[in-house]
Amino acid sequence: MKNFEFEQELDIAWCPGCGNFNIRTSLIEALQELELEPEQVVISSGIGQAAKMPQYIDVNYFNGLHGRALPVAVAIKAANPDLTVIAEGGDGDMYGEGGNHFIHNIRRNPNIAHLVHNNMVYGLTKGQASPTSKKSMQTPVQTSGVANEPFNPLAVALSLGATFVARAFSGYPEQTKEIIKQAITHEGYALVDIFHPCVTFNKINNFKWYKNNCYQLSADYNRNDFNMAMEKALDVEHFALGVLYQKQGQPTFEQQLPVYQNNQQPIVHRKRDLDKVSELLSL
Ligand SMILES: Cc1ncc(C[n+]2csc(CCOP(=O)(O)OP(=O)(O)O)c2C)c(N)n1
Ligand code: SF4
Repeated sequence: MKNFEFEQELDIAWCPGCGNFNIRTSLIEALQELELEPEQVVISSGIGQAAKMPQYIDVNYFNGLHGRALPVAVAIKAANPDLTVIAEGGDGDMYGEGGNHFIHNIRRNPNIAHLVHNNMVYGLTKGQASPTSKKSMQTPVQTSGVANEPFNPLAVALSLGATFVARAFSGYPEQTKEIIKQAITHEGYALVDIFHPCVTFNKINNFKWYKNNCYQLSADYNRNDFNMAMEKALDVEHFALGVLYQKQGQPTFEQQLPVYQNNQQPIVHRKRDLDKVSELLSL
């Protein structure tokens, strides 16, 4: 089994106690338990503390512009559906700068896992409010307190037809690992919003706060019930942990591409006629 760790010691730029460490462990263990090879896995990320994740795991990765992880992930999956593709980043990166991609790529149902480290703040740029920051939270920029109601990623994802919607908490790494495994193996778009403390810039939503404000979905919870999932997602007084919703058997973005209708071979492996490409580009 591959361990997804680099041979040389890593200089990880996260603060001691940051929730990103546990998410890294959960992701590595999920990849191991799914018996994936590092060559089979690609992580696409943008900018931020969370978005540094692929630099600390021995897989293929693309680290691009702030908020642009999703379109890259979708394109990679379309070019080579054999790969396991994960888009990963923070709440600011994915719901703020990348908000437009968050909305429109859900509608495509690409077969990717979308892991969002939600610390309810912009960590890398020192604590400004993010879309998920609580109303009235004071920050170095929002000195009188955040004026807006927080963005609700789970309700938005459900309303746009996401086929897998889950919430995890980095303080429960074993459960986070299990949810990540399910997201990776789900056929279609899978959102995992992962609460985690930013111990340096968010003194409100700390480890204790998450523990006190989250609860586990019951063992008999029916994840196929859309209305119940929406009800859970809209409850912003108490935060449900687990898989809120899953719909199986929906066609994925890649499966519907005309290029795969009569030929399953990944387009990345097909012969290209460079003269035709050059002709097309010169039009
Ligand atoms: C287009 C653009 N706008 C702003 C920035 C500055 N910037 C870099 S990281 C970041 C916030 C990252 O916050 P989040 O995605 O929540 O991740 P965290 O660092 O908390 O993990 C911002 C605003 C940028 N790099 N590019
Ligand atoms: S600033 Fe916050 S999110 Fe960034 S590494 Fe430190 S604790 Fe983690």
